[in-house]
Amino acid sequence: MSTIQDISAFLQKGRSKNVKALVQQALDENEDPKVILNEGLLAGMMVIGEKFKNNEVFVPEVLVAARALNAGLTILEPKLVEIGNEPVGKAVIGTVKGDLHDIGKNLVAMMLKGVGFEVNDIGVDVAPETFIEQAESMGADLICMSALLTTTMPNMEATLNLLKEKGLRDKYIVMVGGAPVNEKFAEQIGADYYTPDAATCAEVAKKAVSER
Ligand code: B1M
Repeated sequence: MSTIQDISAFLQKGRSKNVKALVQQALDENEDPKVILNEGLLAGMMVIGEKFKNNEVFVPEVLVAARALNAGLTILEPKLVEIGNEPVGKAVIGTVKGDLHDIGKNLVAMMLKGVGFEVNDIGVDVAPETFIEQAESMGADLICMSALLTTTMPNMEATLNLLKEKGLRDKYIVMVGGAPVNEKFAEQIGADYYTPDAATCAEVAKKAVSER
């Protein structure tokens, strides 16, 4: 197997140390950083995303793979910046105000990174104003909101209303998700997309940004 294939394989096993060492090795072998990213790290994460969607792997496997992806990125990022690798888009993501659940949100953030987005994860208990301030300051394409409590779902609508009030609604693609959220609710509050899981969110996000 080539170093690039090894990166993908070790990432899928969640072996951060190996991934880090292999990314360094690939750079030392003068491999193109974009190839290391796309055919090594992101290809590995896509496999995990697909398996997660099909219930072939579960949350712990995804989290360790995501950790390995991040480990590889710490080595690769300076090189990507040097050569000016453009992200496919920029996304702000957080769990809405009043809600402290972050496991699903973290998975979505990882999958978005996995398909090439620059992601600003602004954490949990995020107020509508903060979503908007952060989206404005990073020049985001996407605002992604997660909610796990029926009591905090209305805070998604509050963010959309504030966007409208500020005349910024059309500037962003707004995506919502989380266990109690569904298509009907997303439609009711005027979000652009509801997706049921992290891998689908990343796929839909990439398509939505490319079609803009
Ligand atoms: Co909480 N909790 N919890 N909890 N908790 C739930 C959500 C609950 C369903 C449990 C239950 O009663 N059966 C219930 C909510 C009931 C409701 O509102 N209908 C509940 C409750 C009531 C509470 C507290 C109020 C309990 C209390 O204190 N009395 C409290 C609230 C605290 C707060 O937020 N203010 C609370 C606290 C906690 C813990 C801190 C203990 C812990 C959170 C730890 C953490 O996140 N760091 C916790 C946990 C772990 C859960 C359960 C057990 C698991 C949630 C989880 O991480 N799932 C949960 C029960 C359950 O869901 N079975 C429960 C795994 C995760 C991968 O799935 O987040 O759904 P999920 O993400 C999925 C999709 O939804 C989607 O992608 C992921 C998969 O790919 N997705 C998106 C998520 N965000 C997306 C965004 C997108 C697209 C897809 O687009 C932007």
